[in-house]
Amino acid sequence: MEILVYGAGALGSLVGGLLARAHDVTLVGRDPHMRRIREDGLRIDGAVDARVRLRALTDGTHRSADLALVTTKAYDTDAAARALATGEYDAVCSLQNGLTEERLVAALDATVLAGTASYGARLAEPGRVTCTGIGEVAVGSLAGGPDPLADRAGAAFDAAGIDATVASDMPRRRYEKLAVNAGINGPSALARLQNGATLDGPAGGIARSAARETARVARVDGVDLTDEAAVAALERVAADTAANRSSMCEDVAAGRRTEVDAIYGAVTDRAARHDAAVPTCRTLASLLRAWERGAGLRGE
Ligand code: KPL
Repeated sequence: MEILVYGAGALGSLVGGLLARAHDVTLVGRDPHMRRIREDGLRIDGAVDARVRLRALTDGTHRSADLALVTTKAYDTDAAARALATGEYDAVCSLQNGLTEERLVAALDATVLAGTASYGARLAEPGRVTCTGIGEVAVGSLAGGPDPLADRAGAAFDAAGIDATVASDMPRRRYEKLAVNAGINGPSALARLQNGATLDGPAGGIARSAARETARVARVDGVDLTDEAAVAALERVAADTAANRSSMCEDVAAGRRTEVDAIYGAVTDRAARHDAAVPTCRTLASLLRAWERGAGLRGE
């Protein structure tokens, strides 16, 4: 299968590299990472040990493939969508944090699938990605129910040795993932904690409250996610990735912009539409935005 992976951060590089074991993969990212991959191939270490060859490009416009995976930071979704709109794809699937799929739908003619990925990954240096935890991928129709293009994407992941579930309940899974991100990412970034420690002590109360608020927003949005299921998912992911740092914790530690708008903004905006109270997510959003302003990363 021909697969384009748009976004060569840690997760995109890892997923692209794993898929390249069975497919014709094009990875779109930035130099010097792309240059090093062109010269020496992509090295994967950690829980997986491989060196793979794939096409590494810095320009992702005017391409075509059976499947495009979007793996950019959520705030780069519109740029990714503009580039993908110049190409031809049977299906486009987001593996990003936040509820980004609607923005892809607005910009693209291709079928947009929803996806989640729970692999742990860290970019060690240009040309090398470390797999910090074997996870799984879920892919399915954005509206829920069956979709032959999701079946095809699931089979492509499986063929490359990536454990993939073709899910008919992606609306619930997307909100469950958002609840996990709302629970772990903000508290871990603000208190500089590893994922496991984020659920201990005072940070743990804040994390569970943020997950419950996200479940409340899911329900007013017509998605059946209980508080208990959201907290159970949060506790499972924190335990499975206990020694990892969340992407937001890495971003804050490196002085980079965070995905505060895609995660907490998604919760608070939807809550506002339905008059639902989400005080913890509002507070986390305010603190993270204040940090970004102080670091000169945001204007308003
Ligand atoms: O998706 C993640 C992230 O770091 O952004 C979690 C689920 C928190 C795993 O680290």
